[in-house]
Amino acid sequence: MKDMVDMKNIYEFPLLKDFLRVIDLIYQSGWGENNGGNVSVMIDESLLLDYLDINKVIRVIDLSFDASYLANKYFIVTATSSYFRNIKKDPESLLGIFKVSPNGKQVFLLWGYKANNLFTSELPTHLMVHASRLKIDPLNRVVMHCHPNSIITMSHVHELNDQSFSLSLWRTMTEAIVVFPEGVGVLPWMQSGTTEIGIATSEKIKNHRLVIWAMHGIYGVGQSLDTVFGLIEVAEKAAEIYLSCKPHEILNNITNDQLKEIAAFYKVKNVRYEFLK
Ligand code: 2HA
Ligand code: ZN
Repeated sequence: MKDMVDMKNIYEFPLLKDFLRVIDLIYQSGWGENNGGNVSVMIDESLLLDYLDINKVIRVIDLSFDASYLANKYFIVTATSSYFRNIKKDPESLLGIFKVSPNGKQVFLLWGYKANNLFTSELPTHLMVHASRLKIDPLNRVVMHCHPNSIITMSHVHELNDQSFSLSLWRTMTEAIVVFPEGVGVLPWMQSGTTEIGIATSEKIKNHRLVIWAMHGIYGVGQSLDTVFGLIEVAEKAAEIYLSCKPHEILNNITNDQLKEIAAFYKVKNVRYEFLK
């Protein structure tokens, strides 16, 4: 354990700084209106030790679901009803850093959620998605949920099917298949904040780093905040182009053969070639 005098200021913690930067980017992009959106990052203990006394638990919070698959893991997570536009003004109220208890029934709060605040209502989905994705990619750290306009709009006018939704996004611009070669997973409208949507999302996220919640928003996962933001940014731009083209007579589109050509040229891994049959 570190002596308190050796402890660095938590606001110098690079991950916290990056978190605040990306939350602001989400807000500036218009994807985190009002209290929309929530983000969680799993923190390696070794990174945290210089900034927090991990033995000083400030509150024990019960969970309504079993998180034993993430026992003893540390997370930084946005608070419930946190307005993304306000987080940088008051991180200690609107963010929390906690450790999942050894039995997975509680979390041990180490910093944040001031004034008896609480983690996001989407915590069941976040933790289930972390657990699911870690089995595919042990370096996965980030789960990001937000409300990008064109993705939501597209979910109103496009059939909700992984293959056809992915193809429609890929056909809009060369970059799309390079950035998300595994395509996107699409869920029909479901009630958010529930264990059911958490289970459904954690299933879809095994095959895709992006899962669209129809008429709601998107979940993205990856190793860093920047890569996940970038993934969502490209999907959102592709959706925007899809929607701009839709009212017009479409004369040109990227064909299946051209999508294969792009994948070969950039030596893209994990392409869902069965979507191109
Ligand atoms: O309230 O985005 O899904 C935050 C949300 C719920
Ligand atoms: Zn949402």
